[in-house]
Amino acid sequence: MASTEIARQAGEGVRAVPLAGHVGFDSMPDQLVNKSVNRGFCFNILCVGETGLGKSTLMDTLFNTKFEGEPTQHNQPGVTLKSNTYELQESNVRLKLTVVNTVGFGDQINKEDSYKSIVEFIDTQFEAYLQEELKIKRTLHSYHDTRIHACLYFIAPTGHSLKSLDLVTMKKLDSKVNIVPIVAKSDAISKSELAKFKIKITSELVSNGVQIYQFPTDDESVAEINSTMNVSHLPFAVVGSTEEVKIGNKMVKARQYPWGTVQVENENHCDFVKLREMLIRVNMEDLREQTHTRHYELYRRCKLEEMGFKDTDPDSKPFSLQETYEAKRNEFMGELQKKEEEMRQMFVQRVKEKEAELKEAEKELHEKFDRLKKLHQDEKKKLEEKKKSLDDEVNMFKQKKTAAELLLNQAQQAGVVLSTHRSSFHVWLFSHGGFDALWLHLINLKAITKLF
Ligand SMILES: Nc1nc2c(ncn2[C@@H]2O[C@H](COP(=O)(O)OP(=O)(O)O)[C@@H](O)[C@H]2O)c(=O)[nH]1
Ligand SMILES: [Mg+2]
Repeated sequence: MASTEIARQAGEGVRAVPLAGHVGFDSMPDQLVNKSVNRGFCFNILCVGETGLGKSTLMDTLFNTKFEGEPTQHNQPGVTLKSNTYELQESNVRLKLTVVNTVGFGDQINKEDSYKSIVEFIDTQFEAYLQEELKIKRTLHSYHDTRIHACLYFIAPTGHSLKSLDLVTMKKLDSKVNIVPIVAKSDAISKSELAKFKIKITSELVSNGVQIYQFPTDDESVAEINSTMNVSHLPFAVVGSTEEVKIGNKMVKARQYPWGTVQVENENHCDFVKLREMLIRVNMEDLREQTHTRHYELYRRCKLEEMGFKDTDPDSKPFSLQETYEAKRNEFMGELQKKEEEMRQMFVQRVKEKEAELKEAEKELHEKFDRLKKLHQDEKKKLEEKKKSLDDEVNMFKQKKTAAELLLNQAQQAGVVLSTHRSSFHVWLFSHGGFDALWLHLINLKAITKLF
């Protein structure tokens, strides 16, 4: 018989068969309890609220311990999330508790992006879980699940209305996490103002479409208390303190003022006990379940759809993972080829452009070379002409020099004759053509002496 037929039979006509004696499967719940207790539990709380609203104090009060951490200043440049994990034990039940605090929330002048780091943090935890789920070798039983199970949203006790930062942030978070709104430091607001404030907050949340966590009413044992809380007590008005004060003969957590004492666990003073009951004792498991089945499921669905996975094809026929994978692979290969072709085209285009650029540059160089060559030739020609004229001048000079030397010699000779034959000067004069010739010799002699 085909497996689908078996499934149909089991689903449609399940017969109740009486047992003749004890079989033992009535211990299943005990087995589950034992297994869970051995494994331990994990719970992750995110505290969102402005610095100084008492987030750290409330966590200490809630879990009756002192978690580490220094008070933060109001000068943070942005919102960061600080996560600390602790191992707690109550009776024989171990709880791995992670407290995540928003540091610097509401401290910036521009608060527009304050919600972003919170959304990112929540998504990162979902993504880590999804990646673990998608692994071939999964270790989900030992995996430290860091998904946020409850988000305590701290509202300032202004008595007015919600700040836009609160509304925007809660709106961005409501599809990702179970929001439990609380009025922080509720000892700072009077009883009648608090009642009005609670109504105002609820109506503002409704009118802005903010979905806060509703305590489940499907389990009969807790339906009544949960629906009362949903209708009449949300948002819880809390007071936190780790200081112990003696009231009667009991030590209780309280805040002392000059006019009196606020007892944290006194239901007439604040809703701290209600919060603790609802959050930890009654609905912790539902918060964990809602996180997995509602918020994580939504994240997973969107993420897988984004990745191209789908359950049915366009004709509403079942579409297997294998088919999705192959369709996605083909699509990817097609895109890859297209990109490759585009890159090739781009490369060819670039090479062509570069080639044209180089040709242009080569042409310019040739032109420059020709221009320089011509310039050089002109210069050479001019120099040659100059050289020629200089050579001519040198030759001329040499001729003149030779003539001058000749004249000088003649003049010297004439001088010697003059001195040796001074007595017969007149005789010489007559014999050499008279005073005119002598005068000429002397003028030439003078010109030569000037030349040198
Ligand atoms: N009046 C009042 N003060 C509180 C309350 N809870 C905490 N505080 C005080 O507020 C200050 C800041 O508290 P803290 O827990 O460090 O705030 P956080 O910055 O939100 O973590 C401390 O001085 C606390 O003692 C409260 O419920 N009422
Ligand atoms: Mg703090």
